[in-house]
Amino acid sequence: MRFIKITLFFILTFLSHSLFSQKKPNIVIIISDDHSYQSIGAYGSPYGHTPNIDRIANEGAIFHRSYVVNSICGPSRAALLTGKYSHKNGFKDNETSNFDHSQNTFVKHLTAGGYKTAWIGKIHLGHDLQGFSDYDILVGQGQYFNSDFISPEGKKQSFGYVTDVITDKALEWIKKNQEEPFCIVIGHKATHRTWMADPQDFGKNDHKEFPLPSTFYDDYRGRPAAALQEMSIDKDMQLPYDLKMYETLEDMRNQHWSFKRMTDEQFQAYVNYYRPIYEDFKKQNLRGKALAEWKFRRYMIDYLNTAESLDRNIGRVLDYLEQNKLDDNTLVIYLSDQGFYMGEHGWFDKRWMYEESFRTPMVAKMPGLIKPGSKIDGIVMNVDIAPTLLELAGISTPKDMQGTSILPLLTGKKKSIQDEAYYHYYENGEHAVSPHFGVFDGRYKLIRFYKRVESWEFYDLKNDPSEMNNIYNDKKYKAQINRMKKLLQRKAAELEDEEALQILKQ
Ligand code: SGN
Ligand code: CA
Repeated sequence: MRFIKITLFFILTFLSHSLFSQKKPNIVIIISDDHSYQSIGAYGSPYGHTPNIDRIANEGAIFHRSYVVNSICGPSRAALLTGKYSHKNGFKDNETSNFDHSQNTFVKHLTAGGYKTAWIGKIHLGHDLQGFSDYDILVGQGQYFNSDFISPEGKKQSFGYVTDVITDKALEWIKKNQEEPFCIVIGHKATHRTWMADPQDFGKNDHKEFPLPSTFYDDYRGRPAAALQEMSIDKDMQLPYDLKMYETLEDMRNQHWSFKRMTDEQFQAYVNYYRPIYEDFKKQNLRGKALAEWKFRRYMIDYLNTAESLDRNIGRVLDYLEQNKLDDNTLVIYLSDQGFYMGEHGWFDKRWMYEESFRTPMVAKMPGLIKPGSKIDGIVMNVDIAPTLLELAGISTPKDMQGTSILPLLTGKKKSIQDEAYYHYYENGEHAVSPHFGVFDGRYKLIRFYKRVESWEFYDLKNDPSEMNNIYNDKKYKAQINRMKKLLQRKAAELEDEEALQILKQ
């Protein structure tokens, strides 16, 4: 009798446990850094090789209008965590802001709701995390090779290539926590500047043709803020620092912190790959447009070779979930912290409210929730992710979160949850992009630049998808511009963006 009772107890415990964990879906968010949709196969890239990101899109959904509220690393991750715009979560820029970890985050609420939670890899919001069961994060921006990590136990260097190391740590964590409902954010350093590939990926993209973007030789006419920027491949991208073209091996080893911390073997792999490229480059003695186009081509190759490891490591996570039968009950979201320029307007970097940096790639899958092959065209913001995850977990959303759950888009119940995207970029430093804010309604975009440049811009993306013609002074659009100005005023008021409201009063 006692034996039967004990057996029954175990069976019931097991059943209730598995029912419970079936109800609470796991969440895996993989967030890369500066990965452009232009270089992702699922977005139609002619040169991107991203079979595993494409796999998420094919088995789930691809978002064609996912935007960030502030196109730069720390502020983007702050918006993701808090579900709030930068002026409300306080992390407006990388250069002067400190993230207040005591505020509400979706992770805090998941942890309180019984989830095991972790952030592994790049977070770029300081090192004193709160509300996570565990963390093991890169120190600041981190390093591509042999990076330092900080966990509650302190700082420790981890040898190896950073994208592999982060994935190893993430899989180890999942393995330890997969019996409970879990949520892990895997934050990658790739594909951030200075695009340092895993040596095994050298050569993988070197044979490809990269058509020069039609806007590569943009003269920025009618766009004074764009004319002032310092992110031009031609003028600002550095041959040694960015493209690894050093005159001597001593310079290469000593002038760049990335090379300084490599082991001899890692450094030798870089020497073996880059020296012949340098020798050939020297021989050609390029000038003017030929030099600019050579830089563009090398930039594309370095960037795409770095992205190879990112995609491969995303595949490792997907494989692990499948092999351990976790995939049916796990929402996987892949996104970047913002978009990035692949030579459009002649640029690298991000920051602008123009499409390439405002939009971020995003794909998601969860069998049973998202129909395979879903294409989502509704406007989605990165602040919408926090309330979505809480709704999915059956946890109520705190009132201060400003985003809207996109669950109805994921399940296909709705085609759209909002009609406009509001944006505000604050940093006024590196790359010399003037602060600006604006609103986009899916067709028209109104932007107000301030501080560095005082100006307005207005675009009709239907007729001008590359945003080359600022038609703010075009009388034909007067009615549209007035409508969008009212919309901007309304959005700034709704979201309580006092700084923007002050500027709009002037
Ligand atoms: C560094 C980079 C910049 C980049 C910022 C922000 N310079 O400062 O090119 O825009 O990060 O990037 S570097 O010489 O240090 O690489 S973010 O992704 O963290 O927002
Ligand atoms: Ca970034």
